[in-house]
Amino acid sequence: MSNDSAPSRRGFLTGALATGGAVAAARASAQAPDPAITELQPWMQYLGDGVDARPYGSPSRFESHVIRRNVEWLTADPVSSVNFTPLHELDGIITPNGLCFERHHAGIAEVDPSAHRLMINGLVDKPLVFTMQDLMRFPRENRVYFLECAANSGMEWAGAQLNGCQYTHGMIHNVQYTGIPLRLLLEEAGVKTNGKWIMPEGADASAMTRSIPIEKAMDDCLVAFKMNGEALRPEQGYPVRLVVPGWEGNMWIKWLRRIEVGDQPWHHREETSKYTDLLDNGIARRFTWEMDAKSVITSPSPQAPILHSRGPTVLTGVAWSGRGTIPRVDVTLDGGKNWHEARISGPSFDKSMHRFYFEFDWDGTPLLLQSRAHDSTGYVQPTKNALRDVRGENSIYHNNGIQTWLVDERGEAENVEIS
Ligand SMILES: Nc1nc2c(c(=O)[nH]1)N[C@H]1C(S)=C(S)[C@@H](COP(=O)(O)O)O[C@H]1N2
Ligand SMILES: [Mo]
Repeated sequence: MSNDSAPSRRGFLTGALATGGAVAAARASAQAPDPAITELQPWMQYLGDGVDARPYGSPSRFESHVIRRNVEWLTADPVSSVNFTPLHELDGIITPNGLCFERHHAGIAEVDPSAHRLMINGLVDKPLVFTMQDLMRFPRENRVYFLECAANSGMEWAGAQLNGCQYTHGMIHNVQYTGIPLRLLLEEAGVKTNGKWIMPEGADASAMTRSIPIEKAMDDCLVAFKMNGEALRPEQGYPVRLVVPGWEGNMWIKWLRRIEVGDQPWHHREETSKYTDLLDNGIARRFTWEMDAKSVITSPSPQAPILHSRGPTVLTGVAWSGRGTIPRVDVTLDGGKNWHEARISGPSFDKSMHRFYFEFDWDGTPLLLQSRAHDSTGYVQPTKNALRDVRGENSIYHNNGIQTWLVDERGEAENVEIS
């Protein structure tokens, strides 16, 4: 079935173009009869499944290639590893729950919500323990945020390496969370005047912890239990995770079991040996929490080549900033000689992914595609060389440099670097 469907879909598209008046396409469709039109397809000859055949729906079997994927040589073991969101297959701004990339340090904790507790302790007037039922009695909010691992694009510091935006940029997802403002829970416990930091802790076997300043905790953090309307997936921290808008993914503690309030940061593993950026002079940047503005063209890209020949072509991609919205994205087809303003379509939320498009007439010659995000603070996404000038070559984290795809005459794309 899937073998037949590729050529016949192409046939259908040529047919559609013919009505639009494309001369070459019209000639093609006049030649051979198209079986997608002349043959009765099996799905028209038999009744389909009834309701309830699929009580929890999943995508069409023709979409089975749209999955998270990992890079096996990156990590020694899948329980402490990462896989990547298939950005090249998605559109709009929301990442479907089953495709959100996963980053676990000790595998997926399968938490029974009835046996799960959230404790607030440390420098508070009254230490508290909440059941999931208790949490449901606090006012909730719905907000859309991206989560990007600080190591996203980390493999690309020294030069172009991985062939596809799924691998170069796929440690990101963008989800509508339903959650309780963390401020409300902290106020319930009563933070003492010397309480300046919080340390959220996960209930997985890694018991992941990070230090977060109290100002951020009181500002826009959420204790979230729903993603895109349904319960968090186990991979994403079911039954409850911390949402730390705009800040590096590592701080978004999953399977959240405890929040300690203290008067100084804890200097744990994830903020010393990891998630710090070693500069050329041997000094490391620390507490680099905010994710800088970034963008990537998702199609055309190495996993999403141009399948048609010259003519009308849709370029699309995503852009985001940990400091606000994205009012503007520029794209270039010729490696930066000429820049064009892309069209942003879809909601523009604070600290959320934005979707951009640029429609152009491809003349069939090679392209050097790049996108450049501007955020609402006026910051402009830098070139990779500009980043390396200030951060050196030791870094892994916070690579928000401009990505380049080289598209050849056949429409195939590859990861290259020109600046
Ligand atoms: N408890 C716990 N929380 C965690 C992690 C973890 O391993 N355990 N990984 C962190 C890292 S490094 C990232 S990038 C994000 C990934 O979130 P995701 O799996 O929803 O993509 O979760 C963070 N929270
Ligand atoms: Mo991460």
